[in-house]
Amino acid sequence: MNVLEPKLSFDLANYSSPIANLFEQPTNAKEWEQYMLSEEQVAFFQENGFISGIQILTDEQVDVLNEELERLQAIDAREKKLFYHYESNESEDPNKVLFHAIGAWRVTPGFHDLIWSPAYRMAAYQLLGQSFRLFHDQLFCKPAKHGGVVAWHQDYSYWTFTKPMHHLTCWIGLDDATTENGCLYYVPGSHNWGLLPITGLTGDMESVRTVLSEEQVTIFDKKVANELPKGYASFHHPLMMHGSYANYSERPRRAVVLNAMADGTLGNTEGYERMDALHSFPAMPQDQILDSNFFPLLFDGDKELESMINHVPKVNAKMLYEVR
Ligand SMILES: O=C(O)CCC(=O)C(=O)O
Ligand SMILES: [Fe+2]
Repeated sequence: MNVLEPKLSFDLANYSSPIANLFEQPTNAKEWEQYMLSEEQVAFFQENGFISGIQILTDEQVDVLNEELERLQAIDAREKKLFYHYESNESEDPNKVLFHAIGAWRVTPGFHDLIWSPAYRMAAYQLLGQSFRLFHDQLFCKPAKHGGVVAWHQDYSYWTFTKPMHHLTCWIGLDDATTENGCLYYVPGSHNWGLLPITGLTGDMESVRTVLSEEQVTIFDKKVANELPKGYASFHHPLMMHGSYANYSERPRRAVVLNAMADGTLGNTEGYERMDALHSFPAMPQDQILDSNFFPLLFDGDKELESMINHVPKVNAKMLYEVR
């Protein structure tokens, strides 16, 4: 971990608020209301472990991010250092390319400001049930014709170096995502399966089946395709089983993912068995609250929403995140 790294002037993690005016921000409780998820949407998430079809970006904002993404895919060594993880092809098979990078928010202004998108922040507050911080972002991009898979997995199986489990993922399409170009799939209800071991992100799409019970394999077959227009998002629980198939189509399938954690989440790195995967991550000392500038507080809803607070539908966080 970068404990002794000096502050870098070009590191956008030095700015814990928006810098580029990509989004107009609500200035009072009333203005937040337009982004509020309904009672039904929150209940759907509680039951199924995901929710889809939420607009986060306009077409113009998608264009801004795709331009920045092009630059990030041809980056110099100096800026690459800001990433927590950066693989031009995570799969190593040239016929199954998956660009996977963590930390774009530290490098370009659009990805920096994306984490303050008001539509994202309102929904995440409701689905986490409380104020929250950025954990990190991720880019998952498959080129046309030879795009690789993201094998079935649960996000929290990769995040046990933080605790307790009170995290949320938001997947945002930077292209229209369909079954043809490798959209995400969910297994509704699989957030109730408990924590499963890591079986890999690339390579064999179906590796996870080796650790599933017979009953889980049956439910697994009821997977749903998460087709979305560009700029739209889905949110999923940290134990939701999800993955995406190869892209042999004529179109790329690019996406940016935002990973949030409840304010008060602690480091749990002591004895973590995959410490080598964390060497470029910010410091996360054991049992200490993750509240450095690398984990900015994104929304203090209890304060921002003032009088409206009693009318905002929220998940039952205890049931959804604690009793697992
Ligand atoms: O974009 C993909 O196909 C995978 C995304 C993913 O694993 C996630 O959003 O947690
Ligand atoms: Fe994931």
